[in-house]
Amino acid sequence: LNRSADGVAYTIWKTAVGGTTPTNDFSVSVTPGAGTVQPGGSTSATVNTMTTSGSAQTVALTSSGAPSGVGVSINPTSVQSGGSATVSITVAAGTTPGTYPITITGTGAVAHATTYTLTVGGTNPGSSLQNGGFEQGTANWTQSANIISNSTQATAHGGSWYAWMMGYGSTATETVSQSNVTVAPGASTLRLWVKITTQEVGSTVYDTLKVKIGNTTVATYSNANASSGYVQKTVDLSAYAGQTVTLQFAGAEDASATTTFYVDDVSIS
Ligand SMILES: [Ca+2]
Ligand SMILES: [Ca+2]
Repeated sequence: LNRSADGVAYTIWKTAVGGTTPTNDFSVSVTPGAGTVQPGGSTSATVNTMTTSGSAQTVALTSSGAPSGVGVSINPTSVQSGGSATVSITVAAGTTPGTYPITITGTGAVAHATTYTLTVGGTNPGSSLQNGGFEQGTANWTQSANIISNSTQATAHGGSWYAWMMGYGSTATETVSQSNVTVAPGASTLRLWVKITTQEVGSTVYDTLKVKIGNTTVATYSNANASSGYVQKTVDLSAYAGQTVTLQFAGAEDASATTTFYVDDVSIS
């Protein structure tokens, strides 16, 4: 089209595609946005699309980022914006426990993406520790204060939830515990990720986080173990294999200088 040479055609062209026509656009989201599946299990979620401007358009739905052993299928694979689809997630036995972001992309005239956070359970079949990554909030846990958090003022090791313990800078105690934890026969190791920040100086222990099985302390971390990021800790639980126990994290601070303990991704295997 030669705009300068054909004014009438240009006027028609401008009317047809001119800048005042709203651009067709859409959004994509997934509900729920996270889930935990034990190896060998499956779950599903709903992908929702919405027309955010202009007319509805065809949106193709695809996923990416699933780790080895995790299958993701979306049905239907194409919707009109405003429609929804089901995403089915299957986790093969033997899949490595962990937290994996799965990206779900809707592609129409443009592409938009959303993230589903999949946690593959860190427990052996038979070791019944639940919600070890705190992604279901306080489910299965008992806390003495408002400890289990998804506050963005600190970071989780996996997902967005974690246990934020202590940090008062004055004499205080806190506990988070889970009862009726069956340690599978043959299971021997408690694993957890801990980040410790402190105002204390030096290696003298003032503020502590104890890991307890029943009334027995099986591990102690302190201000002397401060780290800039999460560090994986392992605790020998072979003495408890085949038993049903209460797992507790017990924090204690002295009268001054804050120490904060962040705990996430607790598992027994
Ligand atoms: Ca977490
Ligand atoms: Ca202190």
